[in-house]
Amino acid sequence: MQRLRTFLEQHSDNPALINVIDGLMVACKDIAHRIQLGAAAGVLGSAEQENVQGECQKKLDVISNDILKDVLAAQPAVKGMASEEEELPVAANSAGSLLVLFDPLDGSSNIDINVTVGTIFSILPAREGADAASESAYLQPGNAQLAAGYVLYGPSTILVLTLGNGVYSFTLDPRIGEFVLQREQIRIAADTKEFAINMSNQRFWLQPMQTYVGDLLQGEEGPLGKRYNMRWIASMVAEIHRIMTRGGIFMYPYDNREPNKPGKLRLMYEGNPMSFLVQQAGGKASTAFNDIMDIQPQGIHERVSVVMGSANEVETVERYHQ
Ligand code: P6P
Repeated sequence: MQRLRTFLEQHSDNPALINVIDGLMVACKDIAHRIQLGAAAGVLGSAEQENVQGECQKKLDVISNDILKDVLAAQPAVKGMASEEEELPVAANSAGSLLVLFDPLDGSSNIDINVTVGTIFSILPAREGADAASESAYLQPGNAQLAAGYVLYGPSTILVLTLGNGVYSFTLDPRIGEFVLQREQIRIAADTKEFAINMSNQRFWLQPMQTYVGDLLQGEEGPLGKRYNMRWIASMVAEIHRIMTRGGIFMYPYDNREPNKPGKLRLMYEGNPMSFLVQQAGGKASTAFNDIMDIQPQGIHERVSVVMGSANEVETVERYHQ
């Protein structure tokens, strides 16, 4: 039973990175505890305010964001941070070498119905002399990430992490209050029969995506020649964890409801960290046209079209878009 700290010390020679990930888990353990308490702690329901995305914030969105900001600000290695819930980046320690980007509580619309949510994080190097209060310091492509992960708050609390050399999962053991190693070198099967997409948006998609999904739905008699199953949890962390566990493809593609936005999901703290994890596990992460982690970001809250999971299925989607 290997504890997370022991694993980090054996798999990284970067003390700053080890300490920041350790610190992130302190915050996530606190968040997990509050989610477990739920209504008993009065943390459910709306915070009666909107975030920078114009989305109605849940109380736990605000609480989780504050917990993460406080813990990270106390980490000497953290030069600054960017959060889905903060319009601007937050500078922390001028001598720090790392930038942390996070979605504090992804899928939070599920909180009030007691369905799985999660924290997503991405760790970038802070370039020499970078101003951590300025967006420009964070606008690095996904390929620059040093580490990425998510903590899934479900029946178990599970950390899935990559340091750039494979994907590992850890389960929070409440008996000792520690994340312990569960799975090593997780691999995503190249083929799948399970897809995840919000079908109610079908009429808004590009024609190639409508054609691909239409072919999926024809099953064995259709051009793809196999019967597919569908899942949609409306919590990206849960969808990606399912794919890490049994393969699959997750899609939140471009739709024409907001033509100037390439998609709903955010590149810096949803698309990039999940792409890093998926690609490190042998899967593929694409916009349907190119690799997500190749994108040169223009803003910390910019959005991205997402097609990720089993490599052969993602390549099929890309062929429909050629
Ligand atoms: P919809 C949650 O709000 C989220 O950002 C992702 O976690 C999830 O996959 C998606 O949006 C769900 O979107 O439009 O189905 O509610």
